[in-house]
Amino acid sequence: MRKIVMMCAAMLALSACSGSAPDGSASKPITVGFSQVGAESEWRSANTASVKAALAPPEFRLKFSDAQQKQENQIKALRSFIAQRVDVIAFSPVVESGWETVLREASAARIPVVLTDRAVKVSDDSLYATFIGSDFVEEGRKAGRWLVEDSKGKAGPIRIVELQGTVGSAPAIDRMKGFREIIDADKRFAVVRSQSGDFTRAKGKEVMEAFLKSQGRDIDVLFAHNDDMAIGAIQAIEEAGLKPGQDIRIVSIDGVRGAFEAMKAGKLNATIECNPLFGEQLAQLIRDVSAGRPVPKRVEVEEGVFTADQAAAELPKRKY
Ligand code: GYE
Repeated sequence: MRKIVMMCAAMLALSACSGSAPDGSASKPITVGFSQVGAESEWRSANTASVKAALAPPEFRLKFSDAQQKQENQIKALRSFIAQRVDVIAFSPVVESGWETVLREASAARIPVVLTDRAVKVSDDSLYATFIGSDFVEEGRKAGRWLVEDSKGKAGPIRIVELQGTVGSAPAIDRMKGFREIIDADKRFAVVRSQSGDFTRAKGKEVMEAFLKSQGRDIDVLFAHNDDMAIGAIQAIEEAGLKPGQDIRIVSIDGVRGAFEAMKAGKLNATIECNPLFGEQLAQLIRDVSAGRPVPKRVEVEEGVFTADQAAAELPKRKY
């Protein structure tokens, strides 16, 4: 009997250390170090707001760090989280490769890592506990399928220019791959120019200006890896005296408010949804991981496709 009482006392002490009391209420906040990519797009701002709202006191203590789209800043932030001995590290890796060393450091310090939004390429998947985010290859396919559907009855060649996301980032690599998988099956389509606009409006505009200079009017379609670059490009197209959405058909990814406004104005043809509002799902994964409960290796966010004719009805319902 005495032994059982002692064991129970030890178990209680253990659960208090891991941050949750036996009745499930938080006894001590879970300290989370979160390294965000930056503030490059509307998508990112919505994602940051969602993460901050979900990882709030009293249950969580959040240490938030903005990497300004630089991997070196993220590595510094992760090292500082390790030095501070946070309970869980969560981060959205700006690019896919180059994480092995710092992830090993986190693992040696026994700090579980949750990847959010973007994936990493590592030789050993046990270096992170779980991933939450979107299927970027499928998003690229959806953009390709929309284009095939919208091009029914149109003669080739259909000349496409592509604004890629950040070089080496999972969404840029995967969206490019998914899109090509679909359009390569139809000989009418040709990607005539493809360059990175780093997921920003300013860069999207600048690169589109260069495309227009080199291609002249020989552009039929723009595929932008995110809405912000498409919105920047729309400005460049208008300044060149062309009609975005008509002279050049445009499809992009994210489904942010700005894209719905552009669709309503007839300047953007379609957007593929990429949902940034996974803060609550992330909070649950962090609770589970910090309590040592098993979690799925990959958690995907559900998303759809929206076209210009749906924009007016959908716009008031958009949450980001
Ligand atoms: O599409 C883009 C952002 O990683 C899914 O990053 C994210 C992408 C998103 O800058 O707008």
